[in-house]
Amino acid sequence: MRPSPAARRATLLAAFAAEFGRAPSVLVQAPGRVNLIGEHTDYNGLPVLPLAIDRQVWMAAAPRDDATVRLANLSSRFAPRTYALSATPEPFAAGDWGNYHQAAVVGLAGALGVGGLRGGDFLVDGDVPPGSGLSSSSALLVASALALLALAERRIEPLALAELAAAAERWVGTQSGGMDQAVCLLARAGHALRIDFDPLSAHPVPVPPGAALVVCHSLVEAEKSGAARDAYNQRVAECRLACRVLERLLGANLPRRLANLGDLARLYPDRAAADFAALLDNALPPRPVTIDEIARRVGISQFQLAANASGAAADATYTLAPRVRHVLSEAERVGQAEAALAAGDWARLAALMDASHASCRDDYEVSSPALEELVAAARESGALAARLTGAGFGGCTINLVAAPDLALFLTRIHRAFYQQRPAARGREHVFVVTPSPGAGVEIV
Ligand code: ADP
Ligand code: NG1
Repeated sequence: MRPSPAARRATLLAAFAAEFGRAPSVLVQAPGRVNLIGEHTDYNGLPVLPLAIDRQVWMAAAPRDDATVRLANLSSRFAPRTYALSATPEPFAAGDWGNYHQAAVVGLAGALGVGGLRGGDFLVDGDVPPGSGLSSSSALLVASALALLALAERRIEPLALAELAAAAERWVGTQSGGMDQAVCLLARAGHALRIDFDPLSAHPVPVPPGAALVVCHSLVEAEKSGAARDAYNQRVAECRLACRVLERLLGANLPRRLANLGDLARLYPDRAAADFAALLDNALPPRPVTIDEIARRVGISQFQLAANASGAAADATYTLAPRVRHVLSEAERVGQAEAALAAGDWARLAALMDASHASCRDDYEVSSPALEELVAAARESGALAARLTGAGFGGCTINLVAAPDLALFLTRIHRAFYQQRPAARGREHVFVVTPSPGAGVEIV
């Protein structure tokens, strides 16, 4: 049984008093999210359709009179951390949870000056499973930013804060987009959020009754600031390289340089994703290629290309055409899925979600054996649709289940996937989620 919000609040207040010997002055909650569709489109400037879930990071905080930050956590997985407020803090080890708090400081210091912030004591609790594609990292970063702002008695309006938080999260080393921070701050109860980028905007889409949204964990974590970081950043690099090559191939037809793949959709609204993938297919061999080979085949300077490849090794190889096919076709599916959701057309939404999963698996190559087994098990268990959600490489799936079939689905997926896996014992891995509001601050 999950504790009620009131019980969580009481636990956090009591634990803060025990840890720091005083009461907090601020309580913050920031939700995780599940992405219905629109995977790996955000950093390409293309839309996404996530919703905030009823799982959060909570943070209690009190100001200090010095510039010290003390971080404590109710989970023994995250050891206490202390650091000094600075616009350029010394990061903890890669993947350390303290880095997300520091990233919030770096972002806010850029906007307000570090003198506009106050040191403080912070205590964290949370039930968003980390490294699972439900954006626990952004929930932690957004909670940190809101707590720091409240302690400093400053305010940044949510849209601007979402942009600031997205840029700040890159400080931990992942070249991520802006979906997670935006939905965490701007979500509305009962709604999914269609988010567009460049400029950032968010449009709530009501989630009608009739189907349950079920998140299933593959039992494999994929930490984007740890083991999965290089694979994630490699996809970002491939998209940037594809822009450089397409600029060359489109030549005089192109009115301006491409800021990202989203520019293709904006400049050529009537051209299909497959057209651009075909251009790349014709120019490059049907296998991963080095920067050197791309440069020779397309006639671009190697140095110009290398600047787009996030410092990868010279012998690293890149796949371009399938990545472009995924990103541009996924963006089209987001628009269609938004319309299907608004119309309560679950069959259409399910078909789009399944197509998204196939594209993530085959063209973007971000699925994994465990995710594939879980998706197959979910379909056998009666889900209307099942797809990986978030970055992939492990983590969770989002499953659409017709409301009357929910109880049977839960029994079947347990038998089909979890029952025979020792790693599943004693933990909750299946969550029926409800579209929840965005982050909130309470002054106590
Ligand atoms: P995701 O955002 O998909 O959950 P990431 O790998 O991007 O995965 O972020 C996971 C990291 O976020 C963890 O390794 C940890 O550093 C941090 N984190 C998440 N939840 C918490 C929490 N409750 N307390 C402390 N740190 C957390
Ligand atoms: P997850 O897997 O929840 O960390 C990541 C990125 C998003 C987006 C998705 C893929 C971070 C913080 N977030 O989400 O920006 O690119 O992958 O759609 O890395």
